[in-house]
Amino acid sequence: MADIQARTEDALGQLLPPSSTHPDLLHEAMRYAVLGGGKRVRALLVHGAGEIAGATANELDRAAAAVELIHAYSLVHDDMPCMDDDALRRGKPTVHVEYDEATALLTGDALQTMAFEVLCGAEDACAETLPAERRIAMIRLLAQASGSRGMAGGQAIDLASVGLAISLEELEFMHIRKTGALIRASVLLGAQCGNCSADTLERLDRYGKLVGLLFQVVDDILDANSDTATLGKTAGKDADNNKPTYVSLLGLGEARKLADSLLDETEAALVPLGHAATRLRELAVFIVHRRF
Ligand code: GRG
Repeated sequence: MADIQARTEDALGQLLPPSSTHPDLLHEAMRYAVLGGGKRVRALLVHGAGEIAGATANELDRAAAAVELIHAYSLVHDDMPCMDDDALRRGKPTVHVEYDEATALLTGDALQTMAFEVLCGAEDACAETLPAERRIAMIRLLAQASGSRGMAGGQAIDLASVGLAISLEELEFMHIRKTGALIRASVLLGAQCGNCSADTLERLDRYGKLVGLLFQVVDDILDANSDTATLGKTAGKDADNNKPTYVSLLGLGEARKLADSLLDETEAALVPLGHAATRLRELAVFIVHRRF
């Protein structure tokens, strides 16, 4: 995992424009938002699925960088005063606090578009290994996961549900989009970097959906526990905001049971893939046992 996290950091560092290039402030803020923090869970999922599909590490680096760029953009915008209004992210001041709101808005915009540029492949065509049709499929996948039927739509539903009594089904509908769609897309993008049978793809898709939901249930449990306060999140903030969570709807004990049963389901989805899926199995366990 440490090796892939380091590869991802390296790839992102090389792909992001240098802070010394014009417009310096925007480029500096983009690097500030993306580099030197984050667990790189989505990048790890890209590589985990990509290994099963026999993809090359170089292709996986680009796909992993693309999802991490979308993820970083979503965090920058989510932290802004018009959304969650957070002052800390990954243990340091959020982008609008460190710079200003206009810079944070543009940073998110630029990171989002850069993700799709990265998926188009290197400008030096000799370095390409994936055919153009495959790249288009990957761009479509990431766009759908990020857009109004994916992450942005989930965020809209989340904002609209503040203070409302929503059902467990409605909460799940929202999280499948807000957090789950990009996590699922990470798994599918990894698979698209190589080749796998329709059956394997179906297994990976099921795993991706389950692990996306699992990630959010665990996030709600972590938010409910005050030990996240020192790590860049404000403990209990969602409760203060009166936002529905798995913990507020189910209670802590039942939310933990739900996480356990989702973990079992991810393992069941991977059984037919045998030893090749070891990394994905370990990642699901990592997601459950993470501390922030
Ligand atoms: C602004 C379009 C738009 C969307 C925002 C995903 C999202 C939607 C907002 C993030 C808010 C949030 C804290 C959601 C909970 C789940 C989540 C995405 C946590 C942060 O992801 P990690 O733990 O972060 O993978 P690191 O820092 O490790 O990359």
